[in-house]
Amino acid sequence: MERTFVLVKPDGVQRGLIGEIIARLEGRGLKLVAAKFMAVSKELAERHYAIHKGKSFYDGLIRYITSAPVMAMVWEGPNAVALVRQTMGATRPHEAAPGTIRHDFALTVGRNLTHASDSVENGIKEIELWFSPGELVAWVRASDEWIFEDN
Ligand code: IDP
Ligand code: MG
Repeated sequence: MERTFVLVKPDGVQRGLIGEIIARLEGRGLKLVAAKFMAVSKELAERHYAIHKGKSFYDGLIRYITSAPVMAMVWEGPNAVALVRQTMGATRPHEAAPGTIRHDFALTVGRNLTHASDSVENGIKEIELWFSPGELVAWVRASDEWIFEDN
């Protein structure tokens, strides 16, 4: 089953939106397999956002993501990567579709509340970066067959 890595960033934590964001992913039918509330070191932030190194917003992005705790999570489901990106909405909140988290709760790209993996491969890498294997919980959800089935 496909997995994706999700962060409620410091602005989401400070604004009391952890529950709202989890509720949207849970409500959609995705299954939580790992979660931890944590401070982010500069080193972890730099590894997570290595792809953006050198861009104009990079230094501010590292300051932002290390400025307060985050809620780091792994969610699972068919097409989890695309589903979660869709629920988060476009990176720039003024381009995010109504009903998405970034549309409904954010105004600027610099405070856009969440991170979600943008591909299955990056999801695997990010999960490995943020979680140890023992922190991922394999479990059977009673409702799985009512949500995950295709037929
Ligand atoms: P994503 O979070 O939707 O995948 P990315 O392009 O990967 O978007 O950018 C990572 C994060 O960097 C964004 O979520 C946002 O917080 C920040 N960011 C991206 N572009 C800008 C910008 O132009 N100004 C300020 N921050 C930016
Ligand atoms: Mg990205």
